[in-house]
Amino acid sequence: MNKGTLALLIHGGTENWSPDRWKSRFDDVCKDRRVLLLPDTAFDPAEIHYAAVWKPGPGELAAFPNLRVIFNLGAGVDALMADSSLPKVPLVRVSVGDLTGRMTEYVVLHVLMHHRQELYLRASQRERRWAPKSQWPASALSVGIMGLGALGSDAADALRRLGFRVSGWSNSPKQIDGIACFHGKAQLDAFLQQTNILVCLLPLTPETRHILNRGLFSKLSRNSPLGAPVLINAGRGGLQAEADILDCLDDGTLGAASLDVFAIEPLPADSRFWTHPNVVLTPHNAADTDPDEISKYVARQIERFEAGTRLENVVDPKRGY
Ligand code: NDP
Ligand code: OXD
Repeated sequence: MNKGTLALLIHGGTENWSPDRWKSRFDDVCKDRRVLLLPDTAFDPAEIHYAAVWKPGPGELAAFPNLRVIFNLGAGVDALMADSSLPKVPLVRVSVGDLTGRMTEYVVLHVLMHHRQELYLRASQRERRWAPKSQWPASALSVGIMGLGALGSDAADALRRLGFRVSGWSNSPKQIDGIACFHGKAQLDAFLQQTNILVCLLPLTPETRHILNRGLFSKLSRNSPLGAPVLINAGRGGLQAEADILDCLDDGTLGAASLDVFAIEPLPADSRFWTHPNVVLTPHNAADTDPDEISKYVARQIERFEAGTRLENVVDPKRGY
């Protein structure tokens, strides 16, 4: 049987998104299928049945008349949702243990960094100052996670096991052992009012754009040994009102922030985020999608699809995630 061709459209720009690296992994796992790394010189757009993509240009996917499934090579699909010409075929996103584990590492690392006063201790080291401050237990802090999906629920469980008081906020009601679950707009304020460290793992949709703003920060709890609340955002830059974050850090509404994602990436060299003393910045690498794991995941899904089995992790276009 002639297996449909898989096209790779990868426009990441960073080391993890090296198109050649992804091509060699897909060649390994799609042995009897043609895999094209676009732009490729000789191919017929009609032969493309599957596309595996990262940040394709608007309209690029509309050029394939026989496309059957689009595989986004990451978890967040906001860039694809913004393409009004996106073909109306199933869109599958990444949701695998490897990615989830990486994000949980990032969240635990940054929650612990603020809880254990690392910004203060590193500044003390630079100044050769031996001046420990008293350290409170994890149970003194309440960590609130916005987004209790694949990533948020795993991070919540890891933090709970470390002894933090953990809560989460999602669209629909949830029940997770040991986690105080809030949902919907009506319960957002109650969730914020008991949160000392706010972790954001929401998808970027029209509903969530700029949700991380001054109004929201001012509702967070200041009732903890940290004093001012802390923001950790590894969802998407579009979730944050960036001027508000800087102003709130300056006036003490927020005590500190760990930010992995930004409205403009790469972050412009003149951004104040680079040098703000209370910002811990990472270059959108909280949880890389691993070419070994994800090429296998996509190849397995294509096999399932061709065997007539249901695709996994299909995006709901109405919700946008
Ligand atoms: P999921 O779709 O599994 O979970 C999304 C969660 O957000 C769900 O709990 C959902 O609620 C909740 N949610 C969505 N919209 C709203 C809303 N309007 N109000 C309240 N809750 C809402 O996604 P993942 O956990 O897999 O990934 C989350 C995001 O993390 C991705 O979309 C991506 O942007 C980001 N990401 C960032 C990476 C990085 O390296 N920085 C790496 C990977 C992902 P419900 O459960 O009720 O549907
Ligand atoms: C993702 C990402 O969405 O890496 O997977 O940001």
